[in-house]
Amino acid sequence: MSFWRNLVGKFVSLVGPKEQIDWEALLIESDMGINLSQKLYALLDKEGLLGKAELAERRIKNELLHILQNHKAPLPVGKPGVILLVGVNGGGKTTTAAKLAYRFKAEGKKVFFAACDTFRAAATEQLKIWAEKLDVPMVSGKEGADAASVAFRAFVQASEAQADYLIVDTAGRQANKKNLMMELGKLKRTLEKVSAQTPLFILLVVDGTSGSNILVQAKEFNEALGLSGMIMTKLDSSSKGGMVAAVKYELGIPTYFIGRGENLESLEEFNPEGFVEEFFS
Ligand SMILES: Nc1nc2c(ncn2[C@@H]2O[C@H](COP(=O)(O)OP(=O)(O)OP(=O)(O)O)[C@@H](O)[C@H]2O)c(=O)[nH]1
Ligand SMILES: [Mg+2]
Repeated sequence: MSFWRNLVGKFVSLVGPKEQIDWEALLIESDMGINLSQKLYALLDKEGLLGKAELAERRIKNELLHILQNHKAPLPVGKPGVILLVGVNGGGKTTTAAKLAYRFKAEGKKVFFAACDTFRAAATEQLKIWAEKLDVPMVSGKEGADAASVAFRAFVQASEAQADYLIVDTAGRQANKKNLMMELGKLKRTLEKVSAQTPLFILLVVDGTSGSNILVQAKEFNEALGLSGMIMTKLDSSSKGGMVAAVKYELGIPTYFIGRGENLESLEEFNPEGFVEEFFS
């Protein structure tokens, strides 16, 4: 059974001859976060839709579309446009770096990688395999090297080669680790300095199966770095990515792409209509 129908089934009960849905409980279960759930519930209540399942569902869809559809800055391109991928361990940064490169190359763009996860040699090795497969030049450093200096060298080389995009892969980290966040801050400042005329894009990569913790990650990384947007991976799982709406509603952070698998083709541009339809299907 589909995600939404399954949820509805859990929270529907027979009150006399009529079916009643416990919208409050249903919305909270739906992975859209407490605040957005409460807002949607209040809306249904105010408009007298709580007892009208079909109208209520349509109202929620419209409100979600409204939340998801606000203006989104385009990805920076040329000189090169720098995309810095950040997030907690295992969210999918390195894989997403490869998927983005694949996508940009298919658009005829020239791409460079900066392998700024210098904590583990294996991390650089992982990106290198993708770089070779995709024929994307990659700048890296030794294990333990200063990530900001790797990023700087990568920017200079990408710029000389007149690349369109520089994709910067970073080490996974929890946002409460101060020293690790300071390292990202330095990386950001270095890239901001060199990429002066083009905006630096900082995208948080999150594992779509992490539930409400995604909101916590987005809050913390946003406070530390100022996020341009989010990429949600692993939506080929049972997760329907309700947190995309919560993060947009609570923090104003838009989602740019979603990942639906481990292969290069499985990165889709985030589309609000498609998302809402799929959520309720
Ligand atoms: N099913 C599925 N798996 C994914 C997706 N994106 C990434 N993965 C897998 O998730 C695992 C972690 O991905 P990585 O790209 O290494 O994650 P990372 O954020 O770079 O991890 P660290 O560098 O350790 O912080 C790998 O096994 C990927 O193949 C996705 O959209 N769907
Ligand atoms: Mg990685």
